Amino acid sequence: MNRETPQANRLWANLIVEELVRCGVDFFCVAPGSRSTPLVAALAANDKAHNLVHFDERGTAFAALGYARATGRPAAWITTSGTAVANGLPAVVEASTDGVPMILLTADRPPELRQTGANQTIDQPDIFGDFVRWRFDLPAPDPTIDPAMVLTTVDQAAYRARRSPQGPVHLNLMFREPFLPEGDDVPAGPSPWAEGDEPYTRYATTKPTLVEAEIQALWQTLRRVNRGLVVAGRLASRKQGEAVSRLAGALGWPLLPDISSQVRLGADSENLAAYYDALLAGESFAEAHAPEAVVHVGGRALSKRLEQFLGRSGLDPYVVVRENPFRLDPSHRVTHSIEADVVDFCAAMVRVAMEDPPDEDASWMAGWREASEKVGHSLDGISSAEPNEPFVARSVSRNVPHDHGLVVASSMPVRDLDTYAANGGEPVPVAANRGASGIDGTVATAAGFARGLGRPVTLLIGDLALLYDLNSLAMLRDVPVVVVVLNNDGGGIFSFLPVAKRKEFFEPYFGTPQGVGFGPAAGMFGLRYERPETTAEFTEFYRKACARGSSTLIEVRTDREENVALHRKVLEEVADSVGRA
Ligand SMILES: Cc1ncc(C[n+]2csc(CCOP(=O)(O)OP(=O)(O)O)c2C)c(N)n1
Ligand SMILES: [Mg+2]
Repeated sequence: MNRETPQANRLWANLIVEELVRCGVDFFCVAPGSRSTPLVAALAANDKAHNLVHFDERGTAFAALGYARATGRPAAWITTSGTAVANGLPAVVEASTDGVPMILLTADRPPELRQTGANQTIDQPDIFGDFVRWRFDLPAPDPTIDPAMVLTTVDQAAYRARRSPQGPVHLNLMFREPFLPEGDDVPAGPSPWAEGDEPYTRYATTKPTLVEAEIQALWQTLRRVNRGLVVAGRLASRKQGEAVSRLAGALGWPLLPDISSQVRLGADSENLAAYYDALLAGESFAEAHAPEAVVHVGGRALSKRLEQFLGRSGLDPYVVVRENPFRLDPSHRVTHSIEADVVDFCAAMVRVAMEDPPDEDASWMAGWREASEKVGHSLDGISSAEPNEPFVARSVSRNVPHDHGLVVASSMPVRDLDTYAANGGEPVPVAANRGASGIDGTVATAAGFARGLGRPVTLLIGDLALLYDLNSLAMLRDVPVVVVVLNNDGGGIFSFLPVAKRKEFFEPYFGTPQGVGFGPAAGMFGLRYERPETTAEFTEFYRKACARGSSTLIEVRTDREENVALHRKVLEEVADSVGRA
């Protein structure tokens, strides 16, 4: 044994944790394991660092994702070696696809143990492939290497996670045994870094800006459009959503806000056409309201009807604006692709609009807004004695308290909220894992989102998605989350697909009923459990759960076939009422 190994481990781990904190990464999601001991010891000794500890690495990785969705800042994820690392892949894929920053710190065995059959040793350095923005395999801590190397590596990692395109960054960290020195002396880093509190290398903040000539040229194109639409896709903050809303105002175009745009709930824009998804279910509305042009700001919008509507319209221009260089154009219709800071872009367009106001078609705006308002009234009729899925989504959107956040699971919960959410509720932050649209890791995402916001969170989730991440209920003992599970005994979304007619194999392969209730799971994790039988009870239990300050699981039982029939009926009624107008 080299007697300098434990000292070097301690120093390097310390430098890594402290430098991350100095770079603004002060939240660490940790699962237990031996190889990561130096990192955990450094974390425990750093009183500026905060943490979330949970036994399951898939959960801690999704918690890190949820935290970054709430704060806009990456969290660090600490794991031991082996399959623990592999369990991070789903969250890394989501973070990569949706541009969410994250720092992955994976402990590994030193070179002399790699590819030797040593225990819990796998090929880790490139395990996340192209899903990470940057990766680096640090050497095992060694007193002959200048510790400044560790600091500049961490600074680079933090920068690469946060600069455009944002996303996950991976530092693979080898440690030799023994992991820790006997005493708990914390070695100081290089001077003068050790005496200060700034990062060793300070990276200047940069953001892509659009040159003035491009703004002017775009404005000349847009100002002539009579029938344009502004789509607010997935946006990271209310501030961004409001900027897009002002852009719609300056153009005099209807604003179509996705559920993740941060301006769908509690929206108060005059241009608002909140119920565009339900509106587009009506053929006659869609035909009569074909736009000439669209400006889409932010990530992909959820509504398939919107995607099809814009995809077939032959729009010119079709402008996409987002904070990364990637193509966002599944229909291959985009004419102008703009990588820019969303708030800056919208402000620049509003400025030129004021200098040179556009031709406005007031009837175009009014047509969308009034039809949308009509849908809102029509949707108030979806209440019945027993709670149904659209009603629960609408009730949550109306009753979620102003000091909460909202996480919505993939599959029908996010679609229901997108289609049916009332716009009169509170403008709470909304998160949904729609980068890769997985149903995995949703409970953990909610736990991380709540920690990041420092607020309670409501999680609207289906039964299979909840079963998928049941482990993560353990995190809700410390973080207040109101879990509303729509238990339709299987994958309700599949009943909307053509394959639902294939009775000979649909139920066992797609419906996949599990026949479970969630009372025992709530009990196992010490969560309060409610099972409302009526709509009035649901609203009452939900409000009380929100006020409680500790986690509650509310289970609503529904029926998949009735649910499809209800959706179709509601959307037909909407189409009728809008058509009559
Ligand atoms: C990790 C992952 N596996 C599989 C899928 C495919 N998938 C999409 S929706 C769904 C069913 C979800 O069921 P549930 O959570 O109960 O919601 P419901 O459809 O009933 O609204 C599945 C399996 C997915 N999106 N992600
Ligand atoms: Mg279900």
